[in-house]
Amino acid sequence: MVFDLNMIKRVYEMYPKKMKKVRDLIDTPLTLSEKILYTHLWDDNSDEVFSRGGSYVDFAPDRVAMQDATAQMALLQFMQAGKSKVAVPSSAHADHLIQARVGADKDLQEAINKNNEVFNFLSSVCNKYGIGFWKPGAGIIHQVVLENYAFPGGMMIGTDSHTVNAGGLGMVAVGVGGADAVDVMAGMPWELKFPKLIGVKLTGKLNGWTSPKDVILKVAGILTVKGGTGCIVEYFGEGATSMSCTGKGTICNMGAEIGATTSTFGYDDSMRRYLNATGREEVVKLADDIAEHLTGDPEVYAAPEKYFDQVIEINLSELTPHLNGPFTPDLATPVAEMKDAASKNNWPTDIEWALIGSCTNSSYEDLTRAASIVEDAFSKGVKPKAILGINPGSEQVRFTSERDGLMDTFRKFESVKIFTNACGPCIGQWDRPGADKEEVNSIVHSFNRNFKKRADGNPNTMAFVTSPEMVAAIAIAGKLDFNPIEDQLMNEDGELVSLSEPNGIELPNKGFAVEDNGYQEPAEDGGHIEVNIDPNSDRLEVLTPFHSWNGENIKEMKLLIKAKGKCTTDHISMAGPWLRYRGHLDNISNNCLIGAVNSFGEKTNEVVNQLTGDKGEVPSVARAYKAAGVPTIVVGDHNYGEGSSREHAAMEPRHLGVRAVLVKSFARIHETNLKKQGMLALTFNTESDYDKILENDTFNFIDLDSFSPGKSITLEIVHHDGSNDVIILNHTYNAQQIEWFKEGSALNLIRKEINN
Ligand code: MIC
Ligand code: SF4
Repeated sequence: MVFDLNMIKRVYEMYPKKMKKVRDLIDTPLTLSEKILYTHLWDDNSDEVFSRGGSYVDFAPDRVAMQDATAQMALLQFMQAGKSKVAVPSSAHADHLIQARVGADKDLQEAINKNNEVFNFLSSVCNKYGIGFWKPGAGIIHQVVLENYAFPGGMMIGTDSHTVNAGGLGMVAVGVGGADAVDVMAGMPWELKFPKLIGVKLTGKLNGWTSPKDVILKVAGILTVKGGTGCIVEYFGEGATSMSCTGKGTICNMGAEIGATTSTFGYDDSMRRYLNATGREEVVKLADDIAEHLTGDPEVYAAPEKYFDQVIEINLSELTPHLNGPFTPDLATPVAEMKDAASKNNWPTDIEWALIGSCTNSSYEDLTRAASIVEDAFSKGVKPKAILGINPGSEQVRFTSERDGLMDTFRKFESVKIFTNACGPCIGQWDRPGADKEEVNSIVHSFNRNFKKRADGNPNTMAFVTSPEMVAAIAIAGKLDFNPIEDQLMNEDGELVSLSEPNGIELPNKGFAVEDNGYQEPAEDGGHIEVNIDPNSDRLEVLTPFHSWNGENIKEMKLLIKAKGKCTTDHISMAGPWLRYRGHLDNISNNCLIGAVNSFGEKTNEVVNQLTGDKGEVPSVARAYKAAGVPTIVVGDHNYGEGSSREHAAMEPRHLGVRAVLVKSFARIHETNLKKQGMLALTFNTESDYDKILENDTFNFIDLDSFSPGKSITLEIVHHDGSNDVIILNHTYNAQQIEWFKEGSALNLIRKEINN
């Protein structure tokens, strides 16, 4: 069955007409990104040519995807919007709340028992409002979306930063906060700054140990964690068409790690093959009819520097496997340089755990490539040194892999652990034995993120991101610096052997199969369905609207924390054990900024309470200010809020009385989340003004009462000794976004509009 085929038909029927209009408007060859953006404008009658990186544009996405850890907050907000049904096809996926401990069977049942209340809530809200629900064990959101919902040339938003994975099937798919999803599900436009465009030309062909993962690990090394901010990355060239669709998904997926709005590829044979293999022959037929619109114009790909804002060229024939890390996904080391890099940086080289999985790399092809390494080592009498953990991406992938003997191959190694089809260790849902000892150690995994504490909660675990086949090889060697291209291993007979190159199967020869895909179809009419939230629950809480702004300059704000260095959403609102409270704003606020390094004293979760002079934990100090009616401000460094789409990172400080977040620069999703929740998201006009901020400072806005688009804001900093500094702050609020601030949140504004 093809989900929402009528919607796809409608989108494709409109394409030629809409494209004609775009061509009349823009007289140059077009990239794929522009085609998708211009055919998805909210206002069909618009004849504006937008400025890349300048114009705010209203779009009409075709669908919405949510995962359990963010859907709770998104749907709690949606319930307040007063609609009876979602306006566009939407789905929710239970994947983040499942812990990896002993193995799939036990772990899944335990997760269901533990999270029963939340899963029931999600299941009934989805049922009521017409949202497809994928039950626990069905798989990771982005694999399930790729297998069932993504379609070339479509536009999707999702409440998860790796929504971008669907670019592997030629979509413009963008990660957003829950409040953005609420807009679209409530039938309103979705606003995005028109992106700049980065073209990546892939020449040559992947070979040997090199995989799609290495393309994005290389790109991350070039562009860094903020190099893609505000941009769509469009891949093209012979190297692009020659790789599989799920491989393209891997590349797009990790575009989130360079801050890119999204990444995409033009419609090609690999997509046809994947759509056919996943039962969507009808989509192929429809797409083939308008194929010319589903990829960039040939002139663009022939002379990319004329049409993209930046162009990168990578020769896949020369690319080698990479390992990126630790602690940041852009620290790229080619495998041949790992020995030197590890010894120079004191990275532990003994590997105890190696993990394959996550939305990035858990496809059938990924598993076959990793399994071929395991099979080869087994047949040569080599035993693995490390434990190899595997999370398949979806039930369909797991079922098919089991049928085809891949799981048996993995199980030839006694130390292999097959975990649930879920995020698991990728989001700290990993009960790793001994992690509480906080020993310095290295792990390798095929995930996308490797921020501190992310996988096992141990701040001293150094995680290196690499391809599934490299993970398998390193698990076998037990050494981070093992280079399978050159190094040999000792087998049980004392002989030195080399591992053969990985051998993958793009799509299962016998086709995909699944017994129970874990899907729950929503009720046709959900009017009668009750959604109950226990007022005594510690996991779910009905939201109370944030206060509106009184129109005056906010004065006498105290510094809550001046964060130093990297401050990702994992630092602002940690995941792992805290995922438990994702539906309860007050409870989850107890993790607010506990991972951020205080620039005074360089400790985490220790700040001064200026009211008492004592030191305390960030959430409790914030609560003390709030109780005393004292507003606060958070100060941060570059790329503040990098990583996840979780709007908790914006809602928690808001809930705890923070009024403004002032940083050197923001990550895109987080900046929008702050705006949506009625916060002031501000940047230093002069970066070095960051240094003027001292621990016991008090802040007064001078001209916030004339807050308007394009106009900077003046802030007075009063130091403890009575001296003061006056600094200039910038912002990117447009008129509509200023209304969100005025009303207290975007949701308050929606409610007001619906009630009027
Ligand atoms: C992540 O990979 O960090 C997450 C967990 O999937 C998040 C969403 C969340 O915090 O729930 C993301 O990437 O947006
Ligand atoms: Fe899940 Fe990890 Fe993917 Fe986030 S990055 S959706 S936690 S698998």
